Amino acid sequence: FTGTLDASTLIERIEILTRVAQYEPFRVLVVDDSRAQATHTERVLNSAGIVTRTLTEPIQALHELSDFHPDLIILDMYMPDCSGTELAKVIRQHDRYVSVPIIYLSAEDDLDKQLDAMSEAGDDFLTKPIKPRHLIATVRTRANRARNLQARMVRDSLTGLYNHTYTLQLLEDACARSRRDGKSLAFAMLDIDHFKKVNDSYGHPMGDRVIKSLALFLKQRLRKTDYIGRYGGEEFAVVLPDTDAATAAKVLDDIRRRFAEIHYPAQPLDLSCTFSCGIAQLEGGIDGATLSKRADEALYVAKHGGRNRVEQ
Ligand code: GH3
Ligand code: MG
Ligand code: MG
Ligand code: MG
Repeated sequence: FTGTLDASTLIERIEILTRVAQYEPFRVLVVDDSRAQATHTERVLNSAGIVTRTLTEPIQALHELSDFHPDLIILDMYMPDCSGTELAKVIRQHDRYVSVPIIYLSAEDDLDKQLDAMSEAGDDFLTKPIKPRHLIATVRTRANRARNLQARMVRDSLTGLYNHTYTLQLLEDACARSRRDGKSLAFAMLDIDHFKKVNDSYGHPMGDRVIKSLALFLKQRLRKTDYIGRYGGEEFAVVLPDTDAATAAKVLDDIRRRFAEIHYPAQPLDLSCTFSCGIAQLEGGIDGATLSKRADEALYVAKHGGRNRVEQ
């Protein structure tokens, strides 16, 4: 962006971005001890533009789940080390995967056995051989619904950003990854200045517009690999992987400066807003909670230092 921005343009763009985000291809994890079967399933799904990862060793499934983040899981029933049902039960024990649909795909055609498998864990049972159209339609329908639900669970409805709980989960994951890879990680907390006055003088709907436009501004100016959350009412949090505090401060300070230039049309005077920001970086063995506490302390310093500034 250059120059002065009007808020309605920003809000229009939020809606476009939200729509585009839905066109990410579905991701399916296939677990089948028969390489030939797995490859066949993969080929069918790929032909429909569905991204798959196949495993012939059920033991690897949990690790792959956290890495691959599938929208849906397809399990074979009979495998040497661990049956599909056993694996489904293990997966379901994890909070994070409670809403990922699990479908059995097996030659087992005994209805009692199929129903037993589903009652243990799992959402559906498909019998091999299955028509490609049937498999694709089932996967698409279930993955689509699961994705919609998941998106609602982890996102804030006003801005489409991640909600408080999920932001902290992403931060914890990012900390673990950065520590493992020996990379830096920064965490930023932002709070709009004197926001009560915005609501009091311009009304709550205008306050909401400001919140939405800051959300969009962050989405547009940060990297795709950064996680942006709405931490609270007019508070935001950003996880910046592979970034140190000094670099994050530069990026956020640039955003701060440009955000302050936005004019929201209003009577009798246009409105403009600023935010304060605190930044901390991953050090030693600290966890996500400590990192966010440090960022919060830096934010406190920014507020008491006069607001409209970034501190680390
Ligand atoms: P400071 O510079 O110290 O941050 O001042 P402030 O007025 O921003 O401080 P405070 O955090 O006390 O006030 C935040 C206000 O944000 C209070 C609340 O009414 C308002 N708010 C919280 N959530 C929303 C929301 O979703 N929409 C709108 N319009 N206002 C909200
Ligand atoms: Mg098998
Ligand atoms: Mg606040
Ligand atoms: Mg505030």
